Amino acid sequence: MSAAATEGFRLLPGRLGPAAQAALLDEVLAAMEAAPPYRPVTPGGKPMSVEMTNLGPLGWVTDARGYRYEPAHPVTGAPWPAIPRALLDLWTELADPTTPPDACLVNLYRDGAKMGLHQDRDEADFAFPVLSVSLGDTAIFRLGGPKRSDPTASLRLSSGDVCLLAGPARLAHHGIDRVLAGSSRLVPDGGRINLTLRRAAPRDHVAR
Ligand code: MD6
Ligand code: FE
Repeated sequence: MSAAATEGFRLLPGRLGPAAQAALLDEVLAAMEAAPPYRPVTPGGKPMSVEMTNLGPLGWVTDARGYRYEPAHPVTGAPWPAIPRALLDLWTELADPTTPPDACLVNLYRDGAKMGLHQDRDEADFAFPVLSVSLGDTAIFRLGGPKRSDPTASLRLSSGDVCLLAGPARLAHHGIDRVLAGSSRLVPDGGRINLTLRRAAPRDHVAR
């Protein structure tokens, strides 16, 4: 891992215990009934292997028009469901004590899904961290540096783990090489759910 990526990267293994994981999963599964996961298409026209939905005033979307944040589900047209209280509290404790997150991307990995090396850079202010919570099957996470060509390291993200990209690591490249099918029994019908909390709008923006 490059020195730049190491500083500001935090992994909190098992930050959520089994009961907290189960309670959060219940809320996320209920939200996914209202806002069903769908397969987004990259600006280049490739369907992603990961299914996505969002929680909060804004949600990250991708299609032929590019990457951006939108207030409504692209398939149903409905506003995204609320971010669960437990996630808002985690953000307050670990990411920013005063400015709430306004977006939570939900990534659903079913058989064989992965996510290529990327930076999270569609947010207005990179001073805010991105905070991720993993539920279900263990993922092989790759973490590099601010340049795509920087050296990378491989880490495991297991159910209940929380990770933060903050400070110098905020713009580190990262991705999911693969998910270890059957490594957890948490998610019904198997797989992995990753929740990434972000502040997409500027600090002074009031969601309405
Ligand atoms: C995933 N995670 O774990 C994908 N982004 O499924 C991310 O892309 C990510 O884990 C920003 C910060 C932390 C992350
Ligand atoms: Fe990311």
